[in-house]
Amino acid sequence: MGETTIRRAGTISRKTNETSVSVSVSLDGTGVAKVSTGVGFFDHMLDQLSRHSLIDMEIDVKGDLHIDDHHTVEDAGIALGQAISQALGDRRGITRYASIDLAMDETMTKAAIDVSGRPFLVWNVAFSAPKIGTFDTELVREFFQAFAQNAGITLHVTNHYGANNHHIAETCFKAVARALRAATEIDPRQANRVPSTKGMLV
Ligand SMILES: [Mn+2]
Repeated sequence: MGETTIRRAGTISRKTNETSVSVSVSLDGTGVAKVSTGVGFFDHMLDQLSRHSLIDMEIDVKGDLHIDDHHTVEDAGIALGQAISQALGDRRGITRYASIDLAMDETMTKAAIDVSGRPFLVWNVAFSAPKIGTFDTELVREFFQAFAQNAGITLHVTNHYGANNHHIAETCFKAVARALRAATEIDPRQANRVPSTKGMLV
C-alpha cells in the first residue's frame, strides 16, 4: 500500500486588499468541512462540495462583504482550486475523467470533469431569479470559473431542467463534488502512472 499512503493535501493562504483567504484540503478524506465565509448560502454550498466529494476542506474567508459577495466567492474559488491542484501534485495514478447526472427533487444537473491540467469551464446553467435569498445567482458561475481555472481542470456543467433556484445551485455543487471525487480518486490499474499518453498532466 506504499504508493496510496501518500497524503494528498494542499494548503493555500491568499491575501489581497479585498479578501483574506486560507484553505486546506485533503483529497482522501471523509468529507469533513469547516467552512466560514460570512456568506450563509455559500457556506451551505461549500459544505455540500466537501461532503459529496469526500474531500476534507477547511475554508476561511474574510472578505469585503460591505461591497457585495463577489470577491469573497471568487477568491474562495481561486484558493480552493489552487489547494486542490497542489494536493494532486503531478496527478499520478488518478482516474482523471468522471461525470454524473445528479437529481434533486425536480432538478437535474450534469457535471463532467477532466483533471487535465488544462483549465476550461463550459457553463450551461441559467437561473430564473437574480437572487437566492441575499445571494447573487450569477456568483455560482463565478465560483466555478475561478475553481476550474486554478485547479487546472476542464469542467462542464449543464442544468438539464429544474424550477427551484436553490436546487439548481445545489445540484451544481453536488454534481461537481461527485464527479470530482471520482476523477481525483486513485485508480489502482493506473499503477502509479500519469494517465496521459503525453506522460504529463500539468
Ligand atoms: Mn440546500
